[in-house]
Amino acid sequence: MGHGRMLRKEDARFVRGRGCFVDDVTLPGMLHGAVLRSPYAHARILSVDPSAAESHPKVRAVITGDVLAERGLAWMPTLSHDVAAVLATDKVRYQGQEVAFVVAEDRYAARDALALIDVEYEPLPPLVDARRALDPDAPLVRDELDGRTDNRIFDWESGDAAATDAAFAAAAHVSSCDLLYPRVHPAPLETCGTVASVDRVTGRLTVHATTQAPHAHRVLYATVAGIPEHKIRIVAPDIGGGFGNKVGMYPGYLCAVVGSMLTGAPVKWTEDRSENLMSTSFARDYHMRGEIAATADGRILGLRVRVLADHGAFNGTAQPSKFPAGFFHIFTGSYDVPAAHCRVTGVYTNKAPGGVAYACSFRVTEASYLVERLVDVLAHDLGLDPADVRRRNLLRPEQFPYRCATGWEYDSGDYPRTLELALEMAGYDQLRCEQAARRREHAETGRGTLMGVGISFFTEAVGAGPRKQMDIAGYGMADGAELRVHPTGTAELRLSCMSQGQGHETTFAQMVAEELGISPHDVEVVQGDTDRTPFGLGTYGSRSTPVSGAAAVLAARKVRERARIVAAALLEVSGDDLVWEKGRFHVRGDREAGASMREIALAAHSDLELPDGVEGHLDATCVYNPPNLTFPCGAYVCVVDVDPGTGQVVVRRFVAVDDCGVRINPMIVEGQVHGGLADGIGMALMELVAFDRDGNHLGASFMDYLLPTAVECPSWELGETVTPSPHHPIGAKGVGECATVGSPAAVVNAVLDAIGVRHADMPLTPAQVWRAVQGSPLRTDLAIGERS
Ligand code: MCN
Ligand code: CUN
Repeated sequence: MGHGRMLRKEDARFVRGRGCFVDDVTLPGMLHGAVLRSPYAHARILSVDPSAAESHPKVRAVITGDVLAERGLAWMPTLSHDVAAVLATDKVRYQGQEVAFVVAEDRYAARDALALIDVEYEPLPPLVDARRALDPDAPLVRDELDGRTDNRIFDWESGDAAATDAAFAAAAHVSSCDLLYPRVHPAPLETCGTVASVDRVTGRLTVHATTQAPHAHRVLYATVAGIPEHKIRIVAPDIGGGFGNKVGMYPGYLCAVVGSMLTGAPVKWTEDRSENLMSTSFARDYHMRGEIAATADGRILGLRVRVLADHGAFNGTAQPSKFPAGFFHIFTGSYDVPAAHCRVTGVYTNKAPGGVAYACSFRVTEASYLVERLVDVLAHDLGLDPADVRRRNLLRPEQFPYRCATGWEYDSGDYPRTLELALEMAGYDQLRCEQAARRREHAETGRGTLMGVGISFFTEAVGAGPRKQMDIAGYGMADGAELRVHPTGTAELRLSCMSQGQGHETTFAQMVAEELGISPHDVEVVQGDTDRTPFGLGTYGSRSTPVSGAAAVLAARKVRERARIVAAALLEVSGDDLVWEKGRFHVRGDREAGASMREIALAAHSDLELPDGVEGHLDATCVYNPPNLTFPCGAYVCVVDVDPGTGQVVVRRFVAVDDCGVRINPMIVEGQVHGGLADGIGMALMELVAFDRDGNHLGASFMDYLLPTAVECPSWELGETVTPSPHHPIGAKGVGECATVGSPAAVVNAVLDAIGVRHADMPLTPAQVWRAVQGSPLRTDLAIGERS
């Protein structure tokens, strides 16, 4: 019953190939859509002639920007106070941008007809390098916005600049470093897609879509398309990975809706891999300058950070409205830093929009990488052991709840114990001995590989709201849960969050089962259908367990209190005289006299006389507005072998000690950590969305955009500490993005430790490592063609 290593309920269908993904949805009379995309990163559109495509025998409609403009749909609001073109009308602003949409009788005809659309472009010089975005002669990306004269989207700061300057002025030592967190892509296994169906009689719109946030999408459709919410149903069936890629709205979704309006038939649109990699939400692209002030023995006194954030052509980043740089200002990480300040400048470039996504926790990824790299740079500069520098600065257990220099209140944690456990599991001291021996051998013989040990310690901030501080497009970040208990004692839990592979059908059933003392197999979890679930902002920022999980648990506790009233009537005693034991109330002092949840549920629906004012049935709902985020943490140790002759890196070992508070299903948590660690190896060593000088996207297939496989991953060595969140009803913290946030720094620190280099940017490909060994690391943000 309840919490524990239960096998995932959803796998019964997944391992049999019986899942139902959006592309599996087939509706009667369904047509198929395809998107025509811009070959240029920046060009004026002189004309779009769809006539040849329209006369293709199987084509039913061609939608251009002008067709949308007639309906007021050419531009849609983004989640970040910007507008984005649905289909380009005036200019194309990145390669792969949507220009036209064909609706045809089959997928192949739709694709074929794309070639018949005649678009005349006048190529313009593109802005590819964000560092040139604010130059006076830089191409203006968003010239259509009124009064705009430069590419600045926002300037945002956090922390105390004066106190930080004072800390730096007084410090014995300052280290600084320029770091790039390169543009990467979440690359979910299933690409994005939709099936839109407008019923011309009822006016009802049904959208099957790959979305992590069905209710947020419904609100957006209502605002954009002018269809009232109660006439819109969003269904997210099974989702083959999201990783943030499926939070926002994409033009293809809206075009399918318009296609259905025009033809009266359902329209399916499924993007291919290249479309997904080129045009949907990318991640990172943060140019960071970090400075760290410290005492001579490595006690951190201050942190100062400047960031240039490349947001692409539209500001489409999905952040809580008040935080244009997400939660980046949690960059003091896991350390007791008295003074800190950051300034983030967001700019437009001629690249695909997005800018969050990929297990990012609203930019904690960049923040965590920055501080963990800076601590290693500090250790390098002062000639100290990076483990010792961390020991000297980690928050101590008695400092919690801890308010960091930029204002976040960390809820709980035992950082020293977590670090020591990881170091002990790794055998840190022996590893350092081995490293010294290997270095000696290499110096003497010029042969053999070098080995490196990298440490990272991260603090995550997950579970957004509270709604007063956090909203997306004006909608507060609180989530609902509805729990129905059927007369036979089985239950149905309806949620606003949406699993993309995280196993919610299992863990949420376990949470309710634990509270009600019934079997998790008797709890059906319903999500991903706005007709059947309560409002809420969905799954991202690892907020499902902290927010929807709390809602589910509290709804179950309400059910239990209702059950107490019913049991009291049934057993003819006062409710106060009843004692709860898992799944059953019994009369105090008489264990035999009791009633099980099943008996109580039946009684609640029967002719049993209940006290005045008690309505019967056991169903309950809860809307949970979290009082704070939860702050999971973790200590990671990575061991790599590096061949300095070829630059080849082999990740030999990876030790990960995670603290996500109380674990509902330890097996699922470990699975989440495994996935995130693989992400970390991918980003640190191989993943990169690169562009050439002309803004051509150089990573539009898995031949170029490299993802890690089991071959690159070691057998993970996991450990845990458990400090419950004091404000979550069961002490759970989120974990879904932890390992992605925490692991890249450990890998990078390990590689640089092996070759004795102060800093080189990700991805540490063999070429990059080789160049770093030679003393001139590459810049990875520029074109591959320029890398010589
Ligand atoms: N869990 C648990 N005990 C805890 C914390 C979590 O048992 N103390 C369980 C949860 O109940 C849930 C899973 O672990 O089944 C992840 O929970 P949580 O940390 O609440 O994260 P979310 O469910 O909100 O998932 C979102 C998070 C994000 S934002 C990204 S990005 C990401 C990630 O999850 N995308 C994923 N993990 C992913 N895993 C898969 N397979 N696919 C994705 O697209
Ligand atoms: Cu930022 S990727 Mo997850 O929050 O969906």
